[in-house]
Formats: sequence, structure tokens, C-alpha cells
Amino acid sequence: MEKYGYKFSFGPWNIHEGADPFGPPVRPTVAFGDKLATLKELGFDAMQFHDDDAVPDLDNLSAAEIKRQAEAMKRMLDDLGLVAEFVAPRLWEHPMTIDGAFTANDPAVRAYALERTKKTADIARYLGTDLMVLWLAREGTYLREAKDAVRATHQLLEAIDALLEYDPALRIIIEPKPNEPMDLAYIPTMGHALALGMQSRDPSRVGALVESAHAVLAGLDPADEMSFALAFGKLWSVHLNDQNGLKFDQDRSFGSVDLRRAFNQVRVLEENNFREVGMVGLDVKALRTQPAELATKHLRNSLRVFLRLVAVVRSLDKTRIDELRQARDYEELDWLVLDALMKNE
Ligand code: 3MF
Ligand code: MG
Repeated sequence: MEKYGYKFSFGPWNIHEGADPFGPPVRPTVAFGDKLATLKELGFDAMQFHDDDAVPDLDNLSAAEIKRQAEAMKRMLDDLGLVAEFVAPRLWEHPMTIDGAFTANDPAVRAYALERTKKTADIARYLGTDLMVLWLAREGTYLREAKDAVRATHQLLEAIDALLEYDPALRIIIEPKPNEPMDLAYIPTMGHALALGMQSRDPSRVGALVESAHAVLAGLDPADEMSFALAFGKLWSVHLNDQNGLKFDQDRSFGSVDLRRAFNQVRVLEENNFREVGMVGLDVKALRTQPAELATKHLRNSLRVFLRLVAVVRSLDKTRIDELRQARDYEELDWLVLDALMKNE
């Protein structure tokens, strides 16, 4: 498979049981080892992890036991010729974090969140990656008056600073999302994520990840969100997927809703040599209707769409595009893109 110099990843949550808020799982749980085998078979290079994907039940384990289990996971990856892209603290499921983690009103919860995330940093190090993704799932409110938003912003910054200090080699990637599970999140867009990072004790170690669906949920264009981060050398990972309008987070296959929007994401990644900086992560979920034995095609399709769009981007006549920009003939430019997208191979 021609991969044009890109490396690809997904997380174990992208092969899932299909439960939604209104219905139970519809597919059996797939063992982690089988997910790794699928990842390899489909031509991916790296696995993404929540801390407890790598070390289940880490809250109840000693530091030595966490190290032992993370190192065993690293050997499993090594044996398959795979790597870990990043580790993310799962700060949204534990009973302690019902009202948020770093921004909880209860100081005991904030202390738990920081201790938990330090363990995440340890696990990342044992897995051989310097990257931690912070998806700040419950850092926000259902009720505006429930928290002090100014204080919450400082609490997020303090947590980031504490982590940068704890592990001097760690790089933090903030994944913004405007809503869900919260009504309103404190870090909803790329602008918020980058501003927070720039205020930290070491801005050179704080970057960001754009998830296509999250940008759409914020009413923004994913390619422009990526471009904003790329402009400052801050786009260190992506979660490509698709999203049909302003509704629940769908994690649809990349390009399956809006191919033009997918094309533009690939275009900005191509034009800015993203492949030299980060991996292409696919945060996609199989439709709930998909039978178990067929529930990896969303990953296959997303990878294929990305690669086909790279070919489309590379086939474009750049001189012609410049001419059309200068002539301000954007209708002709529109046709050039549409024609390229509709061409058969
Ligand atoms: C959120 C994420 C993940 C989530 C995952 C759960 C790193 O968009 O990317 O956090 O945990 O999507 O379904
Ligand atoms: Mg994501």
C-alpha cells in the first residue's frame, strides 16, 4: 500500500461494542490483542492509548506494578513492529470526576486528577512515547453558575504546568471539543487550546490535536482549525473523522459525510508537510448497525479515503490554481477541485 510517507494510528476505542446513550452494546468486546492484529493487518503503524488501555485498573496498582504492565505492553507492540502514538488520561469515567477533574470544585478531586495524570505520563514514557493527549472531557459545565470559569481556566493551566514540571521530556497535546459530555466545555476550539499552551511554563512542549467532528460541532471548519495550529507549528496530531451537522458526536468515517471538507483537511496537511511532524489518527466509530465481523470497515474506508485524497491533492495543477487565484476566478477554481474529486483513477 502506497502511504505517501504518512504514518497512521487509531485507538482501541475505535473498535467498539456499539452502545449509545439509548441502547446497550450490540457487538461483543474484542480482545486488545485482536485489535492490535487488526491494526497491523489494515496497514496502520501505531496504537493510541488511554492510560487504562495500557494498564487496566491503574488507580489500584502500585507504581512498580504499573511499570511492569506498561513494559509488557511495550514488548507486545515491539513484537508486532508497532509503536504507541500517545497516551491520554481517561479522566471522565471515574466516580471522582463526575463534576470535572482539573476544574472540579472539590480540591480532593483535583488532587486525584493530577496524581492520575502523572501516572499517565509514566505510562507514556514506558511505552516509548513523549506525547500525552488531554481531551478535557468534563472540564466545563451543565450549569453556568456551577463553577467559576476564570478560576477553572487557571486550574487547567496549573495542571498543565504541574505535568510539564513532573516530566521534563513530556509533550502535551490538547484536543479541544465544544460540548458533549458537557453542555459547554472550557476549551472548545483550537484558539482556546493554543492560548492555554502559550501561557504555560514551557509553551514549546504544548501543542494541539484537531478532531474533525469536534471542529464541526463548534461550527468551524476542520481544515481552518488545522491551519491555525499549523501556522504556529502546533499541530502535533489529528483525529480525522466526519460529522453530519450540529448533533451528537458521530465519529463517522473520514470523508463519508462531506468529501470536499475531507479533501481540504488532507490538502492543508499535505501543503504544510504534516507528515514530518505527526501521525494521522483516525477517530472513527463503526455504525451501530454494523455486525461484529464487519465492524472494522470504517477504519479501512477512512484510511483509503485519506490516501485517495492525498493522490487528488498531489494531482492538482498548482500553477493553474495560482493563476485562478490571481484572476479571482473562484468559480473556475471550484470546478478544478470538483472535477479532481469526481475523476476516476
Ligand atoms: C475524544 C478522544 C479520546 C476519547 C475517545 C473515546 C483521547 O475525541 O479522542 O480521547 O477517549 O474518543 O471514545
Ligand atoms: Mg478524538
